Amino acid sequence: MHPPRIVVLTGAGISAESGLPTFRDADGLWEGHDPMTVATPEAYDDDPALVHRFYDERRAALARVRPNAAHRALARLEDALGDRLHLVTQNVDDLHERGGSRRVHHMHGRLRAAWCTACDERTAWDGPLGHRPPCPSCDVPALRPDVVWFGEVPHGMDEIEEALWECDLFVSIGTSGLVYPAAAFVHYAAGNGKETLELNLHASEASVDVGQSRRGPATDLVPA
Ligand code: BV8
Repeated sequence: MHPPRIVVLTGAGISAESGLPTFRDADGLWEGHDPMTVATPEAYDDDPALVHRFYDERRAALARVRPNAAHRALARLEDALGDRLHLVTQNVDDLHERGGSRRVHHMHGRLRAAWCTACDERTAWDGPLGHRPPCPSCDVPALRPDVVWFGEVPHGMDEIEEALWECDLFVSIGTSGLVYPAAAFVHYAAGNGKETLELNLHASEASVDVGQSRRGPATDLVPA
């Protein structure tokens, strides 16, 4: 019996116990703004300083937190399964990597990276971007957060679709299932006869469609 091929999709809930607010937490507002409205190209065109402040604060907060037992457990699963595990995250934090995972598919980008809209170079970035520093490659002050905003295409959709097609088991961890195309993965997997499992503190949009849904904090459910 060959070890299973597993696709794991994580959301903000897996990083909640590390101290990072989810989109649904923090009464869902950032400085009175719905994060869904700040995380858009339109918001960046209208008020780049506001958007930079949103991401500069989150980048600074990320430096103050550490991975938890759920992140570390997925790193152990990777050690056991190797490339039979496809770990896809909607999170822009780097707690999976700091938890020991080596292959993490950031479908919505990374907070600790900057993307130059002048020369298209992507570069690791830990500090603020609000003061409009020059791009290390082309010297133009055109760096934006290397994240996927609403209305923009997530990274590596073909790779994810292939992994969902080939997997034996799809597991969603700490996600509300409200943002597409990520929210469609469970339906795609179930529709192709795959086993599906949800680990979440609360019921989510996906709970009705998953084969099994377990309730509790990620730091208990994921190691188990
Ligand atoms: C696109 C990066 C075209 C930036 C993000 C179809 C229908 C309706 C709308 C659409 C549609 N298709 C597209 C749209 C529009 C839009 C969308 O989905 N809008 C929603 C609001 C309706 N989607 C897009 O624009 C996407 N682009 O569609 O391009 C396309 C389509 C297909 C193929 C090619 C191209 C781009 C979306 C990406 C936007 N960027 N993030 C940033 O982070 O600032 S999205 C961002 O919000 C996150 O990455 C994540 O995806 C989402 C938040 O969701 P969660 O992570 O699940 O977090 P949430 O707070 O909601 O829930 C937390 C969960 O954890 C809860 O369930 C809670 O119970 C649980 N929990 C809490 N604590 C714990 C816990 N669980 C366990 N343990 C705990 N301790």
